[in-house]
Amino acid sequence: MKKTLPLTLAIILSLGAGAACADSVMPGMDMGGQQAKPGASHQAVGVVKKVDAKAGKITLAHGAVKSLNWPPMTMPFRISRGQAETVRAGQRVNFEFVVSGMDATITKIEPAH
Ligand SMILES: [Cu+2]
Repeated sequence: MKKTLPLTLAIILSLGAGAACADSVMPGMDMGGQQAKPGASHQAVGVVKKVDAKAGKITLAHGAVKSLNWPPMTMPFRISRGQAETVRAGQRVNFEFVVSGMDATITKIEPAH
């Protein structure tokens, strides 16, 4: 008993870890999509953390995205320069985006009230 318990625990722990990984193959955010139609756009609210209009990048701390099964997180999005120039760091925003492979691209963004 004393000897088998740690082994059992180790197995349970490794199984648990494996399941968690499969669930959250997040980084870069290519994970989501199982339930998302390709090309579908998704809506979320967030706070602008960083904008680089020239580079076409914006970092948003966004809330959960139900249509993708994404939990709230902070992540980078691609954004057109024109759109990037309409928002600034610290602002709350409503936005829409599409996901393609590793990239999430903003299609619409506006200050939230
Ligand atoms: Cu995200």
